[in-house]
Amino acid sequence: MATTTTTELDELCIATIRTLCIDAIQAANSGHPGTPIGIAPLTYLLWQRFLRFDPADPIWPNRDRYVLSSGHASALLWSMLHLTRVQAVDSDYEILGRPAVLLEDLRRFRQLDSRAPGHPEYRWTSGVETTTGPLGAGVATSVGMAVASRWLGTRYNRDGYTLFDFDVYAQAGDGCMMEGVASEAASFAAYQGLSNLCWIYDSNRVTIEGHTDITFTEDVAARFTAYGWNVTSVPDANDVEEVERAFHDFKAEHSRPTLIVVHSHIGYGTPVEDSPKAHGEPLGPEGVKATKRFLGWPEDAEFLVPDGVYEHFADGVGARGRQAHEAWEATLEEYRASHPGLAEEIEQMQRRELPDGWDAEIPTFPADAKGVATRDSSGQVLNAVARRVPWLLGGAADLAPSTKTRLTFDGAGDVGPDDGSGRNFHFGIREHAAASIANGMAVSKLRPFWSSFLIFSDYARGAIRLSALMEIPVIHIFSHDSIGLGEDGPTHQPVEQLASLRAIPGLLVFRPADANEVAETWRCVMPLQHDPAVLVLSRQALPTFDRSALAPASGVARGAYVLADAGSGAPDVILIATGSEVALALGARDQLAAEGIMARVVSMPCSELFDRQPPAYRDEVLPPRVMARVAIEQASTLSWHRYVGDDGAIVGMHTFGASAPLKELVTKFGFTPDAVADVARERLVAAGSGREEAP
Ligand SMILES: Cc1ncc(C[n+]2csc(CCOP(=O)(O)OP(=O)(O)O)c2C)c(N)n1
Ligand SMILES: [Mg+2]
Repeated sequence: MATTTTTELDELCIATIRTLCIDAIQAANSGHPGTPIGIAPLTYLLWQRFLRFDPADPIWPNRDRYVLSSGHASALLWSMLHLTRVQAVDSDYEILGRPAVLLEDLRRFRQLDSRAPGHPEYRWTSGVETTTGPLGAGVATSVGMAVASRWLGTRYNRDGYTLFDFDVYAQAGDGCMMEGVASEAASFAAYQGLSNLCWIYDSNRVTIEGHTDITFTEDVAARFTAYGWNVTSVPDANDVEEVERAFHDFKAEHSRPTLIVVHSHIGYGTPVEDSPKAHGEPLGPEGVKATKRFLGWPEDAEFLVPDGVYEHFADGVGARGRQAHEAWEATLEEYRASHPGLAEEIEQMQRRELPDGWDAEIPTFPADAKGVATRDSSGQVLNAVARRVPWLLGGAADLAPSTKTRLTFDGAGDVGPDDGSGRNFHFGIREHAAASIANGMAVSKLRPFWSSFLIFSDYARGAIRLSALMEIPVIHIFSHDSIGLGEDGPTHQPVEQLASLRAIPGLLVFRPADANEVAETWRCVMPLQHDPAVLVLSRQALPTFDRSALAPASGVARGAYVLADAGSGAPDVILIATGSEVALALGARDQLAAEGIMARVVSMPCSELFDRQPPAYRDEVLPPRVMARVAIEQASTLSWHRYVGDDGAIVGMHTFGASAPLKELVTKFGFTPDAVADVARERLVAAGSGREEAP
């Protein structure tokens, strides 16, 4: 193992990183100065000597990934992106010819529109591999990236052609090591034998409330050894030879992920070294000066990048990355000639496009009064699509037999430590990690799905939210979508989950009503390039509607559509429903029709898509003059007021459910055609009681 010592130039670069962070945080008058100062040497070393990363093309597919899981230390990442002159890329994957982070952005750290925001944000600043800030999220997501590297290598590498073998580094602190999601993900990574994954644990033994001995005294190294990780430690973060040795240990490991425990001093060299005060507050003008003196820096210089620093980065990480990238392009060029089909897949995937004919096998379901559970029809459609889209892959958090997300066609085996060629993952009972890993796969350009019961979306909510914030097309699949699941009772019956998922900006929540709406849902979801989707599916059978008498299911694409109209004239009342309650609305409509009341049934599988339609379409579906409206959904009523208005009614859940057979539950909670028809009549009476009189 060749270990080189640091030169004066290396030391100058490390001091530049530290002082840029100090100045940025001081200018913002907010941020966490201690952490970047403490871990700057190892970040420097990792980038400069190990990371295969081409700053000129930060989306080169086989780049090593660097994840700053300690997102509060973002100034460190901004400094690295600036000093290595990483180039900006737009959402069409075009390189823009300007740096991703200017010195000006660092001066405007944490200010509106600066490319150096408070925490690393994917899609906002090129070079950020994933959004971090919620502790634990970065390390968990890094596992998905490592999975992707191995899966891509298994599928696309051929004799003489190594296209995918990237490594994934994630830098984390005490906070990440405390979070449950990190443990879930670490356990999964160990099982999968992800030797391309390296977590660097900055053990400074300080968090916000104080020293970690107030609450966190376990032996983290022993814990990771027990998971099955390769664990090594570095006694002093400033000992660059030791840090380098640890990275060589990682590179030499071929069957296990590696944890490097680095003992460091938060706020190294500042007046608040080793103290929780190194958190949250800038050092203040005097603290800044004292620290600069300690670092041998001109104490009045601000945002100083001394001569030779940019060049040194360009000669290190820059030159190494460019060479590796050029060699990769040359390999791809030859590969394209010898394996054109596979090369085309790689290109489509990188642009988030779909292969021609991806939807050719999606079935149409014949009308059937008994019907099929939407989890079952979804499982069929998923398989039909996945056969045609090789990089659509995923798994369940131990519930595939219930969520029906297993891929069952030839070649769709399990992805495990010894065979990475399959398409099915067993995420284990680790929902938060499963969703985080899916995020990591999605930022690596795979098309991941994962599944569980809707109730357990709560466990994964942090990662679902991040998929929306990052605008990445993860498919979150949840079955057992309501009290309709029956006997398992209130612990398993979701009530508030639909409303809370709909509250996440940019997340498309689909609750299809029958098998053909399921098929249309998949048709909408697969082409999404920048939106995550949630599929909410029933455990119980739902009738497959006779579309010859009703509107076609293609209306799903508009979020809501008139499924059954009230006859030729204007409707007296509108019944709006989703999922299993659409059939119920149709039943109530029949009852009302027998009394001469004209009811329109609107199926609204995705309110977010409906909200994106032009006003004319929305008014056509929900005519403003028809104020007698009833929304029906076996869930919290919270999100429905804007569709039914003040004069409308909502048949929903106001309490937790109960453990009983479905039949008894629907009566108890008012989800019968009789009860819905009653509410509709009441609304009509109210609407007829003067408010709607013509002048
Ligand atoms: C899930 C989550 N909880 C709380 C926070 C708020 N927070 C930001 S930094 C921090 C302390 C982090 O300590 P550590 O990871 O040891 O980093 P260091 O103090 O060493 O920089 C906390 C609690 C957060 N960002 N994410
Ligand atoms: Mg700490």
